[in-house]
Amino acid sequence: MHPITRSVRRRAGAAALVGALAVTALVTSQRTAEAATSEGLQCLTDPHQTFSLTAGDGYVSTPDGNSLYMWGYADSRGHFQLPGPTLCVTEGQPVTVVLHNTLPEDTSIVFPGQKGVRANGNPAQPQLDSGGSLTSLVQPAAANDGSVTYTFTPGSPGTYLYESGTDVDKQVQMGLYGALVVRPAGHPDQVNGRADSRFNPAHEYVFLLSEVDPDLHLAVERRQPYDMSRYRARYYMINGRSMPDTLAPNHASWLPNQPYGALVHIQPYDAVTNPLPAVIRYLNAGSVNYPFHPHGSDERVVNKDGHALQGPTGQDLSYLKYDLDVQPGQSVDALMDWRDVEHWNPTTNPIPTQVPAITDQLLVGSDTWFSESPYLGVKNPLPANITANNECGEYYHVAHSHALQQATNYGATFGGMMTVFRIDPPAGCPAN
Ligand SMILES: [Cu+2]
Repeated sequence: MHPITRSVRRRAGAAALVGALAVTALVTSQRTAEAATSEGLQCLTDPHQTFSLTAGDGYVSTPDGNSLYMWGYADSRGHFQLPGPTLCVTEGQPVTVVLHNTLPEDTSIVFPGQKGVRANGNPAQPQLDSGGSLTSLVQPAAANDGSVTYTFTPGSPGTYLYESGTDVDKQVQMGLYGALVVRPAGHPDQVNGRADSRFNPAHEYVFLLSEVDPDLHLAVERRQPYDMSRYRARYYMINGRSMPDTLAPNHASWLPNQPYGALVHIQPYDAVTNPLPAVIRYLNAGSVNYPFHPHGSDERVVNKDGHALQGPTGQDLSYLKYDLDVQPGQSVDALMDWRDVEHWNPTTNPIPTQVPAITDQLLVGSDTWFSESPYLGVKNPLPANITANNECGEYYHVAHSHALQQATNYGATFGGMMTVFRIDPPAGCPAN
């Protein structure tokens, strides 16, 4: 039997046995829904803003064939995943997050940036042992099947981390983190309360950036101690995947525990047909600064750490930026569109340079992304031995951490924290 089916049946059976309360909980959890799209943000939503997360363990794969033991938050109906589900909520409406802990040690969730968080009805507060030493930033769920319920009313719209508040250095590194998107009431298509933060909801993306030191994960898997002074990250991820897995669709079958892709797929700005930008919500769950750097376009930073960039009288303080520095624990929300500023046209505005010979475009074997035409939407004939991955003359701009050791898979270049922004011709791409 498929493991998901088995787990659902077991849970359904348990609900029947323990009575109405459990049935209510089951029905509530079934009302949560994750939008099914192959690209872009996968929101977990619930009409009562009640979510059930399970802290558990599993494995993720890396493009170089490695397999990493991780911990993570799963939607309680599902199995282990990295990162945790993206919870999408509305400001001012109460949120409940029930944490179930299947891990062999206490764990918890903190919601940085949220005020008035309660744990099992009591104010969330640091936990100390009998000697007065800090054991957790918040009340935890006990090891091996404990649970705890956190409640809060989300404030300022924007993007936030949720992550472990217990043994933070180790547990967050192990993968206990996810994204929380707080939407302005009545304006789900805006980043914040400002009308100029409006975006195209069909082009919304979360880039949850992180890193992995595989030696630490191996030590945890073997239940051995680990000296944090030896910490050294080797893998760098966007949404729990490293390049080229970042380009694969959401819920790709070959990445069963890494459900979220990171391909940005847009069309050029047009005042009439495509006036609204995409939004990319950057989050840093790692330990160092990630200088993220999309080629080919600036992005407009409109929100940081869940706050609109505006002055005391509401003046717009958003700004265009090429390299987005995303610091540990920080969120940066940026609007992004692509404009044909050169007005390229093969007949009315030809490019007065020689296009390179096709042999210069060969990167790996006979494959190429390049259509041999510099004009968006136009493909030139290619030699018969070339396999073009370019469907309709679309553009691809690479986007990656500009700290180049973060753009590797265990030191091998062109991997890690890297993805692609795809720009289709104005009329779309018929091959899709
Ligand atoms: Cu670059």
